[in-house]
Amino acid sequence: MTGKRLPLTPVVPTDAPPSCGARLVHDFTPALIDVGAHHLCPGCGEPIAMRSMVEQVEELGQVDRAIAVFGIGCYTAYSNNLDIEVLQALHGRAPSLATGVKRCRPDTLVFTVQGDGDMVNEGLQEVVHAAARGENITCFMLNNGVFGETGGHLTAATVLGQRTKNTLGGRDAAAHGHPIRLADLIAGLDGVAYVARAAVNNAVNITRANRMIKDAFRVQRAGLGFSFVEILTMCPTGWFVDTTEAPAYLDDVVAHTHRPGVLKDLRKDLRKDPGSTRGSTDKGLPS
Ligand SMILES: Cc1ncc(C[n+]2csc(CCOP(=O)(O)OP(=O)(O)O)c2C)c(N)n1
Ligand code: SF4
Ligand SMILES: [Mg+2]
Repeated sequence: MTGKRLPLTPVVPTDAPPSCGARLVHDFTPALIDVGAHHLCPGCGEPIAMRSMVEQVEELGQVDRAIAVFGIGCYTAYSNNLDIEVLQALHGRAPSLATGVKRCRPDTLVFTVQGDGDMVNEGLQEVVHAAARGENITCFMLNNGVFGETGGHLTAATVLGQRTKNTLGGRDAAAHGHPIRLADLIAGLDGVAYVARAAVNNAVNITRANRMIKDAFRVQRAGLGFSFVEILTMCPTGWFVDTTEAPAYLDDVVAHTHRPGVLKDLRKDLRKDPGSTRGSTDKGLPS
């Protein structure tokens, strides 16, 4: 664009007290979140991740087939807010419950919503075995590197140097061990069709996260096997950082260890080797 730049006038002036009370200008709540209000902290990344998931369900036309299985964590607040079927699992056990649902109702789109504490600490064997069995379900892990709901102490995914409530000097390998990079571990298992790691700390990363979540669902709909998306989310409360600094903290501290990207996509292998018998491709290979 050429010519003079327009002066940047804030929509709401911030240099003086407001002249009237707050009012709703437009409701951007996705159709599948039927109660938009929540009590998660300002700046939390989990509502953004939840929004991405339900938007992909809707865009793929899977609303009537979708069944979400929730683990336990701050995100569990959303189990009451969604306009799709929801089941509540015991801490860490969502992949087993999802396995049962999918085997009984193969026509459904089944996905778990779990945190790093829920999935990597409390229920690591559940997700590893579901992946190795090649269960045709999708598991989502919201990784904020802390047990957010119970106060912000370290999890098995917390990165070295990260400060948490019980590692105030930062996670130290000698004292606390090394972080488990779950997406990398899962990608190494046979039976797994799709693995990606996303982040929701800026608009570009949210767009990529949307694509990864959609691809994971497409892989499930094509019957190709286990799909997994880890989503890095901000937890300013557990990280002891200012709300506005949390997106940069995710880039500077968390994403160096948990690197975003697609780690495995069986659809590419099948395109190279169309004769492969892996997966039920009778619905066609998804794009
Ligand atoms: C069997 C069992 N152990 C412990 C708890 C307590 N608990 C509830 S939420 C939670 C932390 C979950 O952390 P995470 O899955 O990372 O979710 P976040 O709160 O960070 O979103 C724990 C330990 C529980 N509810 N059940
Ligand atoms: S404690 Fe962390 S994960 Fe939980 S609602 Fe607050 S910011 Fe989100
Ligand atoms: Mg967590």
